[in-house]
Amino acid sequence: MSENSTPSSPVRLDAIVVGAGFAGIYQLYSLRRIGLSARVLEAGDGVGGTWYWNRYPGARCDVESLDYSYSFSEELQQEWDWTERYAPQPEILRYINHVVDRFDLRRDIQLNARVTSAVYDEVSGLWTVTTGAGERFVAPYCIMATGCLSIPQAPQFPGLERFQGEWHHSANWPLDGVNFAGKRVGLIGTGSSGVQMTPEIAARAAHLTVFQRTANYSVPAQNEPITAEQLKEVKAHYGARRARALETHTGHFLIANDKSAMEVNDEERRKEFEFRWRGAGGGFRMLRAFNDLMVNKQSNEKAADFVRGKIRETVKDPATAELLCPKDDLPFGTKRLCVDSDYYQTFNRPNVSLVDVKADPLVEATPTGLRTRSGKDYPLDMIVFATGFDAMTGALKSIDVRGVGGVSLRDKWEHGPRTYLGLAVAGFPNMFILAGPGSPSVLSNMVHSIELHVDWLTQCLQDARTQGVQRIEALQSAEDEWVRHVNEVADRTLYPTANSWYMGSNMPGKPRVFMPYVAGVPAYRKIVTEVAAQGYRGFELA
Ligand code: NA7
Repeated sequence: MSENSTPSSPVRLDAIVVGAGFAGIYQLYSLRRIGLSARVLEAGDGVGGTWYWNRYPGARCDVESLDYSYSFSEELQQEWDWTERYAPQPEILRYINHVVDRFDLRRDIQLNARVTSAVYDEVSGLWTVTTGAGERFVAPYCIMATGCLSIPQAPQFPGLERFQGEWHHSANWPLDGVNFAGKRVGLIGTGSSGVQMTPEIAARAAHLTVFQRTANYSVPAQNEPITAEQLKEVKAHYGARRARALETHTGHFLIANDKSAMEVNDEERRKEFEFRWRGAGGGFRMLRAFNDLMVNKQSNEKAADFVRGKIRETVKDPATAELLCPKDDLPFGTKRLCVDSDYYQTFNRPNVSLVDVKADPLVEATPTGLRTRSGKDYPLDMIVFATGFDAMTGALKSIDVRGVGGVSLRDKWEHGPRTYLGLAVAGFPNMFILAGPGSPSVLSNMVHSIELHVDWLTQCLQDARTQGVQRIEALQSAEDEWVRHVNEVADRTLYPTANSWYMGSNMPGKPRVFMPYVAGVPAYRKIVTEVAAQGYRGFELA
């Protein structure tokens, strides 16, 4: 790294990028390509963002690696060999590090630099970004690549400081791992993290108690090694695979059925669901079994019933099976679908038990374990929290971001996030968010959506330079219209009917607002492409 900040002289750059995950890394590469100087500030001790922190046993991506990877470099996609259909976390982290080294990006990434504030100065038109260590960086552009799932929801049980065993959060996992051998482990949370960890902990611990508040739907990943022949075949036509992905709702190709679940008979419906449960790839393919699962309650119930049937077939103890069955108030897929390897089967092991903490909530930790409201004690040697994140807005709100007139982003987003295209915020000129709320983000192949945003923004900054534009700001009217549109589209689906982190309802006190843009990747790309073609419609360029 060439230059350090001193109290009297902050580092001066063309752009500051916050976060060295998939988004920040590609943004740095792209800024260099157009000749802008940049530094990436990263809180962690390594690059990778989500994939740096979430190193719990069983952590895997729920999108296939051949799609959940950069497409910007043909050489890169030809030289990297994914080993499994759904890559495990260590492999994704190795890939990210490979990219950083291959493109010589490390020299502009500063680790252990947690950004605490970002303040815009109207007179100079510059952003000043400050880290926890007091270092300051100044640049016309501030790009937030802070991720959607980067602030873990802290365990809120009183008495945890008195617990004599160890405890860990899935998203803050010790670098040197955790030894479960001989231990009685309590796992709180049955979202994707808890579901992925359950079989792994059960195989190693003396006993695993899973504390479940809400049963969610999980579909087998059908994970398997990628053979040399498969890799060769994909690489021979990688461009075509990427192009096909661009035209699909989520930015990765999953065979989609264009029939309604209600226009076919029971037998055809069952056959289709079976194909997606067992067939090559499992997981999110289930969401595409019929074209109306996420918009038609009746169709959705058919999918929900199918999964419940599978749970009852798999789990031998009928009471445990019933408890694992999601209830009617949670439509299938409205809380992120879990994609598992042997999750339901794990409950047939003699060393695994399931506890319903909806009926009798956990209220405190004791020196020897966890206690529920009714006073029942669960003796434990270790507690694992898989309790999720302050999703989509947490990372940005953890930074004191101040725009025009000193207005705080935290105040502006008090009742939920407000963006134009998920990319920009009125009153915060020259600040951009990558894969922010109001864009497809978490409802799409994140790497694809990141590449779309980075490419769009890089072109925008290049156009600004060519045209002598120094200030790019979303218009309030454009932002208002976009927020209205995001909600209108969401309200046509079943998503807002459920409590999920998409809605902010996993966190006490968080506004209940649907945060991602659900119209799909092709529709979204068309809009942002038109916005740019029309001279950045909805932005004020000065
Ligand atoms: P999620 O999906 O938000 O899951 C968190 C889980 O923790 C969920 O089952 C919660 O139950 C449960 N939880 C949270 N607080 C409590 C308390 N106090 N008591 C009992 N249970 C609790 O987070 P993940 O890390 O699993 O996954 C996040 C995303 O990462 C995932 O969707 C993928 O995109 C990757 P609840 O459902 O709120 O009743």
